[in-house]
Amino acid sequence: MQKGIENINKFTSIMLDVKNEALAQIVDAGNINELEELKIAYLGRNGKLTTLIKKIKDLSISEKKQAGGLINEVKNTILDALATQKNTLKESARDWFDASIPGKKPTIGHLHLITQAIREISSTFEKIGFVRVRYPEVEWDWYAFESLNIPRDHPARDDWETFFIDTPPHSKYGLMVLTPHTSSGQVREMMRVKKPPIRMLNIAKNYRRQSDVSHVPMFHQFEGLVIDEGISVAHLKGTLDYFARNFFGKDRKTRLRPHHFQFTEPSFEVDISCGVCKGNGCKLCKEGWLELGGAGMVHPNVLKNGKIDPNKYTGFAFGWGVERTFMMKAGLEIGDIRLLYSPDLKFLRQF
Ligand code: FA5
Repeated sequence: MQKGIENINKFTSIMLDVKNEALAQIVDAGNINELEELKIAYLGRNGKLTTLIKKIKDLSISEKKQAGGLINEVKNTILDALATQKNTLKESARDWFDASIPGKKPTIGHLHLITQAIREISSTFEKIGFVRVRYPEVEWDWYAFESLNIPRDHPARDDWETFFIDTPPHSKYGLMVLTPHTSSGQVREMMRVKKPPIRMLNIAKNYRRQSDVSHVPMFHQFEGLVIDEGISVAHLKGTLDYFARNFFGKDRKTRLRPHHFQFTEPSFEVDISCGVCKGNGCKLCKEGWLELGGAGMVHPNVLKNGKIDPNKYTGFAFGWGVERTFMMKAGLEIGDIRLLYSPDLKFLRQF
């Protein structure tokens, strides 16, 4: 601001500078507060325009008249600009905030269907006293095969079926493998508990060199192991029927067919009555039964490997695939089991 204004020309020039500066700042103001501050900076008691107006006393009478007209014009222009900018800011504020528009719901995902199945299987068995345990995903050959009575030349111990880890073998436990089944937790559980009773539920990831429409290289199994004095096939059958009724539905039952596993004797294949035809036979099941998985009475050699006396204790075990059990429950007839692990949201959102 000039100290004094010698004549009307000088006054007019300063006035126009102040006006242009004010208009530029008003147009740039981003919110109502900034506009209020600009109003005070130009038109307030010590504002730039007010201070300038006070200087017209230095002008002659005729110049004062001329200056008065200019002052009014500049003041009104600034006030108009302030009002226009205020409206513009209010308009744009309304553009992005309209309280009447319904909010956008964030997309909420859900647990993977296999995680849901694992939770349901766990809680079904926990209700009858099974305790969920976890054992290593990368396991010694001894726990996965040798301790389970599986001979060295068994096809499961071939690297066409099992993933072996490329490390030097341990003198007792042999090579390391990616767990091929949850049965590798059986002897570990016997050693952990030491003295029966045992009611184990081991649910874990398993790995096998298999990939086709009914096999995935990584899948889940749930394994039950019960050991105590006097445990018989009747307890196994009762447990399987309980699971069938509670997991699949009240009217479902199981049947045992003779089978062979190295680590159980006798061994069985477990079937469940078909939910579609109620056991009468249909396109899905053919004869009224669907295959669930393996089971049997724990082999005495396995009990010995777990440091449990086979003359005092007996036990049963069963081990089934979570993926196939889930597909049976949901009545899912998917042509390819690998779809369960694909990132296809159209499929996954259905569950
Ligand atoms: C076993 O793995 C035995 N350990 C089961 C067992 C436990 C028997 C305790 C007796 C006592 P098997 O290889 O049949 O058995 O596999 C059991 C189930 O795992 C199959 O019925 C199937 O549901 C599932 N399964 C096996 N391999 C795959 C795979 N590659 N992909 C998906 N599911 C599989």
